[in-house]
Amino acid sequence: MARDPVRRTADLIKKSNRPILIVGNGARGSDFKSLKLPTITTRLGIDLIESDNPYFIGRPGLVSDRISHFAVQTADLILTVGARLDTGMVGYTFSDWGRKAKKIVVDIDKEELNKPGINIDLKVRMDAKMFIDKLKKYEHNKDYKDWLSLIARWKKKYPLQQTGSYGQIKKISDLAEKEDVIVVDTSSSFHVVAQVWQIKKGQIYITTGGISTMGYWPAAIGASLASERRVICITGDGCFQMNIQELATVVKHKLDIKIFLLNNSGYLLIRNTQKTHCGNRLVGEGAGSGLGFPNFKKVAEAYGISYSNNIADSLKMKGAVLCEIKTPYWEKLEPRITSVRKAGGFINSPYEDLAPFIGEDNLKAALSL
Ligand SMILES: Cc1ncc(C[n+]2csc(CCOP(=O)(O)OP(=O)(O)O)c2C)c(N)n1
Repeated sequence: MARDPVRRTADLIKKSNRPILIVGNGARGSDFKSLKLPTITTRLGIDLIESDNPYFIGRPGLVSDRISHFAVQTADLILTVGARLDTGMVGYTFSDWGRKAKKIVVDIDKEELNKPGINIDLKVRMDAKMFIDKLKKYEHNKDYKDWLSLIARWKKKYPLQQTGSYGQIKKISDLAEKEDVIVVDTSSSFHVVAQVWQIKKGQIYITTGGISTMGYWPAAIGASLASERRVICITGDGCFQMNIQELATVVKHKLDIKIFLLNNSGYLLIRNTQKTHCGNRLVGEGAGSGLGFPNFKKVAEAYGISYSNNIADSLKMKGAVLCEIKTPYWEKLEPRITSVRKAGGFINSPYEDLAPFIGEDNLKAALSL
């Protein structure tokens, strides 16, 4: 086998029938699309590829789309470029991640390549752009038709849920323009928007990444000032409260920011964890367990920002708008990697087996090629 890691990668791509390219924020600015490989993006790389690109597979994560997990577990080659393969991406049983695949990881940071985690067959310490530029000179002449059509069949068989916050985010995504910048806070917004959002070519997507800090939404202010484009900001009632004072900045600078506030009367993610893992003992998740929230319409009036409950109207209104959208008090964010109670403890379910479980037979049927 060739010693040059780029050449070795090219050889492995040539031999592969079910390759996956994973791109993260580190691959930004590289010409990875010219490799024509079925592609997965990380949470910080969501806008790297438009959703209607025929090579786009999906966005795996703790809350996910099921299809990209199937793809990872059936791929014969996974090439990761500029992505740190965090727990959200590889799950809790990471030694089993991509179990049938040769795994190549390209990263400029040697510590990232050597950290504990997945089993890597080939580590390449190189600048992502340089790596891709070298790699694209080796043509593979394959269209991966069978592999892509299998992925398309999975997508058809296992669509995302359409109701609750999923339906509302889909409405915003459908109405968004290709010039919009999308800024997404943490919690349900972080997960549901990542699951549902259809990236149109040209859109910029900014979210809170690994730290997942509540109150990230004022990043919309920086995004608006820097881009001078319309900003669609999606946040939750809890996250919004963390930096509510920044409404004054939005108003003062007359910024074109449409803030969509998903109001599920408290902390949905905390509520769900308390239900599934703490015997339904609810503490500090909503009005009934000690959490207080203001009237957001009155908050909007106090700051002098337009207020609406209608997504389409808000997007048509001039300037800054606070659009409050009611979403269910109880809502499951799924499909998700989960743990199941067994022998007095919790056992992580395999990476491909997401809740709601589809059953062994369906799983076998989906994954046996
Ligand atoms: C600064 C900060 N404090 C606490 C948390 C832990 N946490 C994660 S999600 C969440 C609730 C967020 O509530 P909300 O914005 O209403 O979103 P929802 O869960 O209802 O979708 C909390 C408390 C955090 N991520 N960041």
